[in-house]
Amino acid sequence: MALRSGGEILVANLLAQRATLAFGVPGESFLAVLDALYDVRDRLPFIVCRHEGGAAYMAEAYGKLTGRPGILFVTRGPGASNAAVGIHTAAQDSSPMIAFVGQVGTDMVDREAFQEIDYRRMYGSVAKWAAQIDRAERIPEYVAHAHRTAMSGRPGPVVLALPEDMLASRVEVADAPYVEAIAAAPLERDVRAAEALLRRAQRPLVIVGGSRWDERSRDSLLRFGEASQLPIACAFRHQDLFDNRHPNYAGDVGIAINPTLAARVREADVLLVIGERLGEMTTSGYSLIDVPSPRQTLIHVHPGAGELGSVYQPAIAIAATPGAFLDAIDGAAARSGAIAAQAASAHADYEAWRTPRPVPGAVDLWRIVHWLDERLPADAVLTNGAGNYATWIHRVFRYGGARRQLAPYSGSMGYGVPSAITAKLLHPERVVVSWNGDGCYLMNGQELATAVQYGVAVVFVVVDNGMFGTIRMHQERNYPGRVSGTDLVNPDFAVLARAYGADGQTVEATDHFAPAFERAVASGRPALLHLKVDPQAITMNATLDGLRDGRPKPGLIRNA
Ligand SMILES: Cc1ncc(C[n+]2csc(CCOP(=O)(O)OP(=O)(O)O)c2C)c(N)n1
Ligand SMILES: [Mg+2]
Repeated sequence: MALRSGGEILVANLLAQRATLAFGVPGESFLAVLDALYDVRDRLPFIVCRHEGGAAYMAEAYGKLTGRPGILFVTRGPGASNAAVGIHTAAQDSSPMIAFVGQVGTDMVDREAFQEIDYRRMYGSVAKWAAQIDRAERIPEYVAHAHRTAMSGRPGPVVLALPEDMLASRVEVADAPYVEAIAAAPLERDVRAAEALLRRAQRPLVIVGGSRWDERSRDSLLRFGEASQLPIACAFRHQDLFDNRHPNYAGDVGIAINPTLAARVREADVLLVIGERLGEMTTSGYSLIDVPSPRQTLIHVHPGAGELGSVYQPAIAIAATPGAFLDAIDGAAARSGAIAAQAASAHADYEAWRTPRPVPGAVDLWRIVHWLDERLPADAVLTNGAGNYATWIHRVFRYGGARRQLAPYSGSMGYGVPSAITAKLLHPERVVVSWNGDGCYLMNGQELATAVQYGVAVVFVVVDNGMFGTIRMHQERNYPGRVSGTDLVNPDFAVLARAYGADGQTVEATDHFAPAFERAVASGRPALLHLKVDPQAITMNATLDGLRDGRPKPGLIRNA
């Protein structure tokens, strides 16, 4: 066996785990890794980014799309600090990710040497596991363990610190084998009990969410939905798990939930929850389901046993992956009386909820998103961050089937740009649309340079209302007329895009969107569409003045 540097061993072990992309910003702390990556740049390209926050989001999105950990490389203190937003998002979104962080040499550790941080303490409460590799011969063990940890149970981020001298040292060691997420399957007894509860239910509802889904388990969900005829809703920002055009689709249980769907959740007698944690956003602030004893009979299926009963005490707790549960349950056996009619009525409510309403201004997001819904192919990817601008796509766009949604369950701004770059790198043949607010876009707009550098032809949309609109909305409700810290003076985003070497167009009327979008797609290059929307169109239902006056405008409903 040959002597290899720590950097070479690390890269060989990432290849052994079949990593296909790595993201990061370089630092002198991990030169040995960069050097090892040079030799395998065709098999494991290092996507060099402009900010570690963007790189970390890109790695997180890789985890969401592939189910394998997104690989991130960042340097010591400053790099590790910039990356925090993506590591936190991987934690809240239950996405597998491994963040490799540079570390000072072991000869000077614990002196607060240049940029030194103890990452075990820094990330101890955010990451699933935070550790430091002190000996190069143990790299294969740590990398395999990190993969298992990131993917198994409830997936999440792992942080591994890499002392500089460890990476440069040369040792003989064998690579670790390829590892997979630990399977988790239900007991037969529990599945039969769940079927019996569903069969007797008068108002059953299924909510799906979380991670550890794949194409096969999505197909199984579709078959389960057809055989059982149960209404199926998707949790906050997990709208792509079930085909939104399916007659059993009941809508998304998230922010600004359809009131009729909220009532269905509240009034359900049996709630089958598959893969979803039932977090604050999915439960409307823990109001749809009582803590700790739900009125609904709760069947909770989650791959992480630690999630079950952590907030809600279920009637049946099943520690299983969504796929294993769906393989075990017999949809036909769970079918009950007049439930198909309820599913149809829930779907009709969903369709009514996405029907356009009048909004002020020349650029109407209702109509634009309806157009996108009709226009985008069956396998398109649509990404977004956090802000009121996102509610239009959450409410109007129909995900599911092969259409994918990349959106932060963590509610973190700046996600729409980097996640779209990952999607297009992984799926160059798909149309990828990155949907951003003006505030959101500028949190990671610098990654447009990354898109240009790698020729990643995403269509970036910027919905510009000249403010941090979501916060302004809360401000007008709570402190009417006192605008503080929410106004924005923005650049000309189309000119900015062109300065980066991308295409840039301005859209000032609804009808201009479609041709601009077609030109953007046809360009085959990264392209940005700057949508100038009326600040009055602050939510899908209410105007700014309406919020300020405390009453709805004629024809509009207050409070999205
Ligand atoms: C990283 C981060 N910082 C701050 C917030 C708080 N926040 C949520 S939405 C929002 C405003 C978003 O502004 P914009 O992208 O312009 O969307 P708009 O609401 O105007 O449509 C802010 C500041 C957040 N969610 N994430
Ligand atoms: Mg805005």
